[in-house]
Amino acid sequence: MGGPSGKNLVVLSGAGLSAESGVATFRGQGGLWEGQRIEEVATPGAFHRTPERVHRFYNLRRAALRTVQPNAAHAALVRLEREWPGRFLHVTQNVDDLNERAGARQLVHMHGQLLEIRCTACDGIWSWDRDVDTRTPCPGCRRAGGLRPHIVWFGEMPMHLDRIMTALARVDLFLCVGTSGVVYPAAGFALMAAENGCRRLIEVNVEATGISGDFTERRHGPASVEVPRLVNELLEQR
Ligand code: BV8
Repeated sequence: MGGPSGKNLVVLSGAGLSAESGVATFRGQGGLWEGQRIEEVATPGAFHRTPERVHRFYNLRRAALRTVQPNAAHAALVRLEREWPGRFLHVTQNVDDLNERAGARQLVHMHGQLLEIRCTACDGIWSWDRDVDTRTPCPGCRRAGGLRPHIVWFGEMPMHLDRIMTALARVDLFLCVGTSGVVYPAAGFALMAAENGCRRLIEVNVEATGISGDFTERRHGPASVEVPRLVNELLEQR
């Protein structure tokens, strides 16, 4: 079962991992954008009806990445990845690049990334750190009007599900950091891990969530404090 230590580890993270870096969460008190909930802006319908408004939503968040830094929780998860003797995968719902900037490698963005755009005309995917709008020409096919954030909107298929399902099929330790457990299929991953025989599931959050009952342990506190503490424990116990 699993890697050399017989222990496969999967981390699922959400906006609470990046909150202390200054990246706004979605459903906290400030969780609205221009008075709208994310469920109303991050949808194909919103993009079709008001593309410039949805581009603005992502342009502002992409530009804000230059003003934030990884926090101690991002660094602790990278240390865990490097020192964990078994298999390790970090599945993030976040679209920021803070995990990469902290040194993460075994990482998948199941909801896409702010720093990538996709052309709906030629299906090209491009690294992109500037603004984009309906007039921006595609770096590949040069056509304008077809570029969109390479982001998974509501109603769209999350990315890397095959790799995620494979990891969840044989997981011995499941950590969940900073997610409200509202959005599926991510919110169902803890239950899936438990159904596949995972016996240790730990939730790190500042408060209880709707999925807290899916975990065998809960650590209540800010990620920048609780994640380094938990990583120290796990690496001492390995
Ligand atoms: C899909 C875009 C089919 C990127 C996002 C009815 C019932 C059930 C499900 C559905 C339903 N109707 C529709 C659905 C499906 C829908 C869904 O779940 N809707 C919800 C609203 C009910 N899901 C989808 O459409 C998904 N696709 O289902 O396709 C399918 C299904 C299965 C298999 C294959 C195909 C697509 C979902 C992706 C949508 N895109 N974002 C972007 O713009 O960012 S989701 C959006 O919410 C974010 O990306 C984020 O990833 C996600 C979850 O939010 P969180 O990360 O949890 O953040 P949140 O603010 O909510 O919570 C922060 C937490 O941190 C809190 O708990 C807080 O206490 C904690 N915290 C705060 N500070 C700290 C902290 N913790 C620790 N330390 C701190 N300092």
